[in-house]
Amino acid sequence: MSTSRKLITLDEFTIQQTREFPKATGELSALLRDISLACKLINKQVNKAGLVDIIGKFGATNVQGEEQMKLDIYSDEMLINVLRNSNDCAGIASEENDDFIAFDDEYSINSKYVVLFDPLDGSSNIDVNASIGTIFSIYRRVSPLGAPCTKEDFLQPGNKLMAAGYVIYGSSTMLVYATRLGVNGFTLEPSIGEFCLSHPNMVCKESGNIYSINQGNSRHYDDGMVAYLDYCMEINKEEGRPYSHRYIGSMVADLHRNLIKGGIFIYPGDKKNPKGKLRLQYECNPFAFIIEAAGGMSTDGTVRTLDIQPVELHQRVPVYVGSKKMVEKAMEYVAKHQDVS
Ligand code: P6P
Repeated sequence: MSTSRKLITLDEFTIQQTREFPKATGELSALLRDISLACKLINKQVNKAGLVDIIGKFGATNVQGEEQMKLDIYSDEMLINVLRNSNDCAGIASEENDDFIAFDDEYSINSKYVVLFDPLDGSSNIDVNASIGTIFSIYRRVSPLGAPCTKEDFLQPGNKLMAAGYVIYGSSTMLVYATRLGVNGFTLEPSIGEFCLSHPNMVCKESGNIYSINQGNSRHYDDGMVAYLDYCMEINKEEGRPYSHRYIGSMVADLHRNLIKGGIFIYPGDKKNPKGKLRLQYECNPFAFIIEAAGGMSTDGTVRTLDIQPVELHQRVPVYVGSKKMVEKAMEYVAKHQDVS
């Protein structure tokens, strides 16, 4: 009898999942396979970034006004090329590109899905070797098949997501993705070049004792946020407070830790940036979908993130995401002080 646990690859897993849906055509599985291929190519460069001339600044800024790193551009191009050459994607929108790209070949115009991604989130951490990641979202098109996709395909609210996930390039390389069936994590086995199931049925704990926020911005926070941070730092042994402050400055790394250990991640709006910093379509919605599928919660402080109707591709929203009870408590403070202010 074999003593080694059979490795289940991402491909085998997604094929097994399609058995839950007799009418499934396997296109979503194929799309996940395409994304995983692009991320393996990105991983290869990220892992040796210090050795080749691919770290450092690209010498341009993106639509966000952020300085682009060479690896940002490389990662963006990898995802676009792989998805353009698949038969599974009608077009993409990237955090690194001003506008969406409709693939207009005869195969792509008949594809059911569009993909949005942040190709390398947290890339400012590359030169300090902190974990960074790729974030992706998959929507079914609302535009008619047989013609190029349109902007409306990319401006759907997160509650229309078919799947969302991320790859974290860290001490190991992991792909985590969510569908309405749940959240599963796969670790890259370099010797066979496959993502293998390592974290089945991931669950976001109802509460935790980690809070993640860039407290350096607190002078701009409104009273509700200041009061909530005081709450996090108060001594209350029964409730496990003071919480531990953990903030890497890479959303994928912070959210991955909080998904596994429990916790809350906040990038609030403040007096200087009322909409906060993070992008609804490339960062907040995919993580809101993943965390909700794992039993957690995500809002902009008052409204469920997934219910926000996007009005433009790169819009920013405040985000409170993670363990349900912790997000609810933070919203209490926001609401209490909103009434007062
Ligand atoms: P700050 C990285 O630039 C990013 O988009 C997220 O990955 C991260 O959570 C956030 O910005 C960090 O922003 O202002 O705290 O440096």
